[in-house]
Amino acid sequence: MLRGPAAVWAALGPLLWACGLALRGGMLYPRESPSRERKELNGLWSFRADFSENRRQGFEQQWYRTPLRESGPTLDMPVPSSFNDVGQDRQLRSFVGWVWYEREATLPQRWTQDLGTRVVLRIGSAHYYAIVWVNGVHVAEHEGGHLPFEADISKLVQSGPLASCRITIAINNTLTPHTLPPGTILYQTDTSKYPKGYFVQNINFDFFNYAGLHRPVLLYTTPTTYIDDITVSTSVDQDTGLVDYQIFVEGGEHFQLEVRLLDEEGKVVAQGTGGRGQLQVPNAHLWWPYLMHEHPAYLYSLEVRLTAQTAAGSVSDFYTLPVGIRTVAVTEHQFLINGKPFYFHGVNKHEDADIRGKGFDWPLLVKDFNLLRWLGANAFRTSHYPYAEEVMQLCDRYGIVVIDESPGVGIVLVESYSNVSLQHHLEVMEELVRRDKNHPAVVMWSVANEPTSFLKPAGYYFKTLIAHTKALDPSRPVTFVTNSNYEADLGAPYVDVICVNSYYSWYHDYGHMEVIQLQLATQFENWYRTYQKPIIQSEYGADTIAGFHQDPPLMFSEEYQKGLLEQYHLVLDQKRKEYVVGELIWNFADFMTNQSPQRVMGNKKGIFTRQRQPKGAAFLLRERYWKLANETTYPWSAVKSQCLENNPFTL
Ligand code: BDP
Repeated sequence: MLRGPAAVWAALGPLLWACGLALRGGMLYPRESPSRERKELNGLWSFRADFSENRRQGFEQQWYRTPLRESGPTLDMPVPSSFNDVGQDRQLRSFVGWVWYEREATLPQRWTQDLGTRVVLRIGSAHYYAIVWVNGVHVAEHEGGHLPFEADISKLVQSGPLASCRITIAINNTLTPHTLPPGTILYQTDTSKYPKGYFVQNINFDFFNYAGLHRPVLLYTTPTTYIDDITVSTSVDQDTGLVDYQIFVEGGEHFQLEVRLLDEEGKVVAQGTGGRGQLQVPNAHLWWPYLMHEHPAYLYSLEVRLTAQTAAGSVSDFYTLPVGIRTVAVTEHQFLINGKPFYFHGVNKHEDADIRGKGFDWPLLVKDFNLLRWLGANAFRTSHYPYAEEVMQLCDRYGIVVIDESPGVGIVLVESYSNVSLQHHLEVMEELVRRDKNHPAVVMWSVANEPTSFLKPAGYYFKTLIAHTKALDPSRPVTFVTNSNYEADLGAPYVDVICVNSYYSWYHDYGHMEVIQLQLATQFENWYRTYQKPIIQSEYGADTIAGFHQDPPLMFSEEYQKGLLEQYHLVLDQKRKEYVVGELIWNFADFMTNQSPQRVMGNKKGIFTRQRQPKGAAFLLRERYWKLANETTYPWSAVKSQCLENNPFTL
């Protein structure tokens, strides 16, 4: 039985949303504006892993009190980056426990002297548990590695004649049955085999548990009375776009709000006043997915201006939010965007690359989006955790549709269905919805990947989790991704769309591609018969070592990967006429995993290598995706050819 706040949330969510209370405490992306400045703290930080036996020496000796170099030797560590792969130290690569990051930031004088300025420290992602001090004072703690958190540090930096501040962040990558993703620590006590105190981290997911400061760290300012959050949801009435907005203000009671909606030419198309309201846009340009329209991804700008009366006089705060007007709906056999059937033809990704691990990197990001567009992909799933905010922004701009997944991967143990775990999972969904609710590209939430959803406690767990997510955001469907083997799925009755992963002729019937069509057709028919919901083939694929060739095809060769995909496509082409609404290849690119005899330096199911070079399957999928795009472009007439002509990556 769910108790405490979680139960209250589950019951009151819809009501709270309607009253605008569900997601108090904003997480607006820090954008510059006439009232807001930002200062990036990316670059080299001082770093030390705490190799002491209990991993707690840093706390015992209070390493946050004085500059880190004074308590022992430090390394230079780039931010953003995982710490694992930048060095030559095998022990640091697989380190489990607390690591310490530190850097000094020089602050503009105005930030420290103008008491009307609020200074905020924002950490894009720190995997997994983070504690933050500024000048030795504890300012924040956060659990979970893929979502941002922040601390108001104004008082600290404005309390004396300081020109700089010292930021210390301790991060622990240990996973337990109650973290997301879960893990366990295995202590080896047989001293004839292992040294004293020996332990390893065990996980039940298939990617390397990279750790560190993975995303940008920055300082930004707002006035002391400020726009804390904006929630936008859109609908369409004939040709008129409707933009419902709600604005949350913190730090003051006396203020006015003005909003203006601008089109891409900068023309004001609607305006309003007050903290909530509806803007009406006649002849609205809708936000369409890539390849579905001749002008996909149309974005308006919602300019919000706050004017507040404070003791020091009148102050203003400005924030501009990109807004895409679009609708999403699900029927028994279709996924509709703007009322038209949408077929997901895309990929599953990972945040993963050589050296930087899960560290955010602009060149990599732009390369990935260029590859997605080259491929003719219109969608991806953020397997298996929320991706960087900058990724979501590019999806909005390019029209790449997103299934936005929580870090609920590897939930296999019964302990991981306890109330402690459920409570944390509910909080993570809240943080995720709060961060990504305004992205038109996000069309569905995925609360988990391949949990052992046939275990008894899974029924209650997913019922609660999915109801809570729907309460937080009634405007989007919710799913979780299951495995074709889990037919007695206790969570599936609660999802809007069935997402199912299968690996026919890979994890069983090795080499026998001839069984794929029958097994896949049976999978679809069984799941549809049981649930009557649209189905997405959310994973399928084969490990392939780039450059391995074998004909007739053998496992791990490029020919086998292509042959396996082709067998899937034959069935998908039949079933997409009925109720299958998408196909997402596993995986976009090769990625790093834990070491094991099943993995040859990582998972090799990418259609691109880890260095983003195509395997043969990439060309096969490209041909297919452009063909699919050609069939589903809306409106059907002249647009298709324009779509192809406008493609910067000419076929
Ligand atoms: C799927 C998992 C995915 C794995 C994949 C594989 O969802 O995380 O990487 O199997 O084994 O079941 O390649």
